[in-house]
Amino acid sequence: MLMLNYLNYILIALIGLAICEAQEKLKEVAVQSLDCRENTCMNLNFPSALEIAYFSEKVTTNLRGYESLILHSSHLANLPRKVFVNLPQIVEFDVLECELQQIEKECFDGAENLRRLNLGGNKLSVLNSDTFELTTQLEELNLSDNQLEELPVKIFLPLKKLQKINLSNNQLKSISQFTFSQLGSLKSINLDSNDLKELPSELFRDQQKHLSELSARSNQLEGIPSNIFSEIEHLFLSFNVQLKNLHLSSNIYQLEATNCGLESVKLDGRVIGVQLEDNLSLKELKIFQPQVLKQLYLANTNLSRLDFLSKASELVDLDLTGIENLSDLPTISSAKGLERLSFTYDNMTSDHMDMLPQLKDLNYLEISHEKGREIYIKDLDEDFFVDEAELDCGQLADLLEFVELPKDTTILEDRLVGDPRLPLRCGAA
Ligand SMILES: *[C@@H]1O[C@H](CO)[C@@H](O)[C@H](O)[C@H]1NC(C)=O
Ligand SMILES: *[C@@H]1O[C@H](CO)[C@@H](O)[C@H](O)[C@H]1NC(C)=O
Ligand SMILES: *[C@@H]1O[C@H](CO)[C@@H](O)[C@H](O)[C@H]1NC(C)=O
Ligand SMILES: *[C@@H]1O[C@H](CO)[C@@H](O)[C@H](O)[C@H]1NC(C)=O
Ligand SMILES: *[C@@H]1O[C@H](CO)[C@@H](O)[C@H](O)[C@H]1NC(C)=O
Ligand SMILES: CC(=O)N[C@H]1CO[C@H](CO)[C@@H](O)[C@@H]1O
Repeated sequence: MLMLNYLNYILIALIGLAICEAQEKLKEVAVQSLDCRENTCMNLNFPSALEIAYFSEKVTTNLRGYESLILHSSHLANLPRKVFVNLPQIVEFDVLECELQQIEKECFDGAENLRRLNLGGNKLSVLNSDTFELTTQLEELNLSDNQLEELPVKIFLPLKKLQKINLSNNQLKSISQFTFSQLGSLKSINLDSNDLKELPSELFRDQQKHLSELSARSNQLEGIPSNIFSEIEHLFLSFNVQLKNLHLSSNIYQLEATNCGLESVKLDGRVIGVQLEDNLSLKELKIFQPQVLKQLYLANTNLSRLDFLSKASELVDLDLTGIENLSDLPTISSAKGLERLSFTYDNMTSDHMDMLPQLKDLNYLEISHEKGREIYIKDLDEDFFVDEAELDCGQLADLLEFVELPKDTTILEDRLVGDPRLPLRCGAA
């Protein structure tokens, strides 16, 4: 009995030692020479996680004149030491395709001018809490395409000047409400292609004033707290198939939530552009301030009434294609400046067609029906249909601006019978 306890003690002590050793004693290996073309250096080969390369004064001589340094196509298990001690002028540091696994904070000794750090496309899975303690001047951080599953709560805290962060294509399952705390300059956050189920309602508490872009496409989001921001320019939430209800009270310049499982969307604030197409279960849409709405894309949804559109006087662009259960084309005659309109025509949606000629600015009209699709483009002489104008594909692209031509579409100019010109084919790849 006594013996057994004794053995256990020894065993525990040994495990403790082994861990300390792995963390503290990385073997420093000098980089003998650098294979660089201008400021891009390749073929650094330090694949062992127990070794750490370091840059000497001599080896960096030819890099003194550059403000950016790119390490490329290398194998660096650890980020090299003394890069910035020798090259303190560096503003941008890119470590691309280097199979990077670990970063110790000392690597950033001397990084006083470092403003952009790109570690995208490596093998980072764990970062220490203090990783960025010495990169206090950073404005842009790219950690995209790594294997991060979680982030230490305070990891970004020293980055008071950070404006853009890219965490896309990782395996983040959750994010703490404090992750972006005190980052008062942060404007753009990319969380695309992770495994996030929720965003804490306090997540952007310190970015309320000027968050301009949040992208969280292709996650597992089940909801978004309605008051998560008061104002945002671009909000991208597409491909969150678990997202059934979306109720936001913020002012939003552009909302994109296509290909989700949306059933109900309620937008209380001022919203200018709304893209909700390809949500086959979407049957409720409430926009409480339709008078400021400019762009609305609702193709392939299950909506049946869009009464609020009668007040959408600023509307420029409206896509109602493939809304099978829409009882009629909604009244949009107050939208005097409507430029683009797409809808599906069947026997039900005919009553309100009369209003079309009143829409004097309409220059793109797309009507889908059982047999195919017709596109009418106003010519430069302001006739409603394309007349004899010699349109070419370049001009078309200018006119259509945001509309991508379906690949199977042939554009027919409205011409006299017997006109020998062939139909125009644009957009086909
Ligand atoms: C961030 O890294 C990814 C992956 O390497 C890359 O595709 C992307 O262009 C980078 N973004 C910026 C702004 O450098
Ligand atoms: C973030 O990285 C992804 C790909 O890895 C890239 O497509 C995207 O443009 C980047 N976004 C920003 C804002 O850098
Ligand atoms: C569309 O709505 C109708 C009822 O309004 C419902 O019966 C149908 O299942 C819905 N379709 C989808 C794909 O959710
Ligand atoms: C339209 O409504 C009917 C019955 O209300 C439903 O069966 C059908 O699935 C709906 N169409 C779509 C595209 O959901
Ligand atoms: C439209 O009307 C035609 C004849 O008036 C009819 O044959 C056709 O089935 C109707 N289509 C629909 C979708 O109701
Ligand atoms: C959950 C759900 O109904 N999602 C649908 C949203 O719309 C897209 C495209 O129309 C469908 O593919 C999804 O299944």
